[in-house]
Amino acid sequence: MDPVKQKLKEVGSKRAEQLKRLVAEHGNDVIQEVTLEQVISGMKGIVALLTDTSSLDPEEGIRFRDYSIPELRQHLPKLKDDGEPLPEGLFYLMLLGEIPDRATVDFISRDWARRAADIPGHAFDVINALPKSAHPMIQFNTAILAMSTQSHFRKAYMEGMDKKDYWDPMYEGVNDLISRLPVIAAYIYRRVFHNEKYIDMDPSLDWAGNLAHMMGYDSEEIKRLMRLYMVLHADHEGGNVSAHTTHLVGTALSNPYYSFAAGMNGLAGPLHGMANQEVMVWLEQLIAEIGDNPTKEQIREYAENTLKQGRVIPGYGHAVLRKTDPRFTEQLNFANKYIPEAPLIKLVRNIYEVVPDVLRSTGKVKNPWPNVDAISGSLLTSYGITEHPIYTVLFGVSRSLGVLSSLIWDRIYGQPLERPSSKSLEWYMKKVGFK
Ligand code: CMX
Repeated sequence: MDPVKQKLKEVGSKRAEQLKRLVAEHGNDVIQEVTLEQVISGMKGIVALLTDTSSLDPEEGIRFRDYSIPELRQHLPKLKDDGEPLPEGLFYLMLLGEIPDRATVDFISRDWARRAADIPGHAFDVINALPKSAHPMIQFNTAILAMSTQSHFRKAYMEGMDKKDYWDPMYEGVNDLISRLPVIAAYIYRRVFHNEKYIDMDPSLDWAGNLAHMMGYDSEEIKRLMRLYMVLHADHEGGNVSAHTTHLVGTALSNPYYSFAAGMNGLAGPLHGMANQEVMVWLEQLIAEIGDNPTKEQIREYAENTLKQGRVIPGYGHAVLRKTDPRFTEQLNFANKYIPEAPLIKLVRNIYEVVPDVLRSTGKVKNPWPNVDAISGSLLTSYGITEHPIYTVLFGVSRSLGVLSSLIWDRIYGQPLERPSSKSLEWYMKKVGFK
């Protein structure tokens, strides 16, 4: 058996047993009180999900299992000492809770390269049936759904598999799906932006390196950037829109393709993953109106105008974070190290000095600091990947690592159908004695 799957079987059965005992012994314990405002403001802060892959602290930012981003960059296996960690290693960490050795990461790379070779032809046919003008996220999600004809999970379910074994076909489907996403993403990119000049996968490359290669970028610099990008966007605990949606749809025992496509439809919203494209539109308009070297005062005025028009400043703010997103900081450090003079990076640095004040002065924005999307597009553009509509697809390829390793755990834990209660306005008014 695949050594990763073997290990997961051992770890999984122990933790599933622990969860069962926890609920049996403490199922009636109260863990939190909930206010009316929390419910009405998007359930912020309500603890309602079980997710092991990562956790988000408002002040510190994300930890994958127990590791902060700087710790990940130090401990996860890399191809070269001065390179970025391989996302395959992060997948293993999120799945199993420990740092893998290099041989295990190589096993995953080879396994994914093998699985990626078997994409059904109709996944490409449905992409080709769409106009090239269809947003890349439409093409991406359509192809993900189309690949579900190969779902191991659906087949096993139809054959009447015992529910304690659901995790097994889920594991197979998740690995198939993750392995194939770079091929699909690169196909869409070459179709829309490079005149259908497709580039074959190189099975000797790692997962992220292959994505860069198939997109047409073979320099070590861009492969390194792609590895960083794939690590940083992989997970953000369970409550964000893409993770929660993938989980929710999975609780109906929908296969991993259905579940992930649902999550990706959420990622395509401008307040979530599509913010990385929105930031570029916002920057381009700024440059068109003011020029490419605006003063801080001009940036302030431009940002204030955005607010006056009743719009958000993309790339700033967060539902949970209350400090600068460490994923922003990590990308800025990367840019400062390798491309400190890039004009867009200079602009990002200047905006960072001005926009938090502008947002603070509204008196209502809870977090005026930049999030991951405030810089990711500028970094990609500075390296020559200038086609903004592909950015959310790249985010989605990365996000698969976290939300799909969680989906395997959902089946290991036997998580039931998610079904919260909803109430009318009258019910809430009566509940709190509102007159
Ligand atoms: N620009 C302008 N107004 C903002 C703002 C921003 N960047 N961030 C928050 N606000 C506003 C909200 O729209 C809200 O206004 P109303 O009371 O008039 O409705 C008010 O401030 C309070 O919002 P909040 O509690 O601080 O933020 P939320 O948790 O509701 O929303 C988020 C979080 C990310 C949607 C919001 O900050 C936002 O719209 N940011 C811009 C879009 C963005 O960058 N999204 C990417 C997030 C990261 C990711 O998922 O990829």
